[in-house]
Amino acid sequence: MKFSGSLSEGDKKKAWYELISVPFDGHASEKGAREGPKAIRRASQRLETFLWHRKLELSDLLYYDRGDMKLEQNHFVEGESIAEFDSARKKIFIGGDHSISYPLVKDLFEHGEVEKVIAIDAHADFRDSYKNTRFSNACVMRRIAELIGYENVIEIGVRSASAEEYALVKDKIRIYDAEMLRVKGVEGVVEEIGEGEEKTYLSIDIDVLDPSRAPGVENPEPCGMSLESLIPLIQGIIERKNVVASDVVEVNPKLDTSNGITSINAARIIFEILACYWKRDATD
Ligand SMILES: [Mn+2]
Repeated sequence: MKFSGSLSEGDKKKAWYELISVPFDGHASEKGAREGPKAIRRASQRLETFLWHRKLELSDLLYYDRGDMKLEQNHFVEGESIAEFDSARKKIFIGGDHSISYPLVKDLFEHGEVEKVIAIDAHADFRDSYKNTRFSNACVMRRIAELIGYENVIEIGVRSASAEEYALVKDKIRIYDAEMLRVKGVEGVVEEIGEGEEKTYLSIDIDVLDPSRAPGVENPEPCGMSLESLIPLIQGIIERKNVVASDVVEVNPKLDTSNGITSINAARIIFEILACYWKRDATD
């Protein structure tokens, strides 16, 4: 099953955007995120592809769901590299646990396709090591910052970290935490982040949403965002920044409620990213 509105195999050359799933949960403590892409594709079929608030029919947009990419621990299996994909096509990766973002960013960064990373996440993910691995989802932003430079990382929506992580990130990373989002509002935070043409990777951990909106996650964190705030945040970032790739990670269908609300919301976020890409590119 392809993501709703995807071009067919025969028309894939027309695509401006690519969806690529990475069904990997090798670094998660609570397994199940490997089933995320399948559940999100299924959920996408339950939503109207006509985006009411934009009066936009998504299936008129040119995107292709190319299916799974295989990961082994912290690297792609032989022969799999995003660099071999068409770099002119903006990408959306569907996780998988958050650890997938590191090899994805690494591959793109090493090919000059990414300069900055913005993470929207309840967690800082800045541990040096977790459960005997440095490539855990709890370490992913630390590895990315070490690779691309701490000054090139922005985190939004954070409301959880260890004391050690906080001591490390408080002066080294631009963080707009959950409290700042509440005080300044999404519009205020988006204004402060500002504009920029650097190639940017936008990583969206679904657990930034409140657990009532996204219960199907490994590490639910109370006092999270609403989808009604997350969507304008994504819109504001993609309007102002040159987002060339994004991911939506940490949907764990095994922990979700029976109505699959976490997958539904993830599919809705992917719809929005596609619409934001389109708005930017079709009016450029
Ligand atoms: Mn998280």
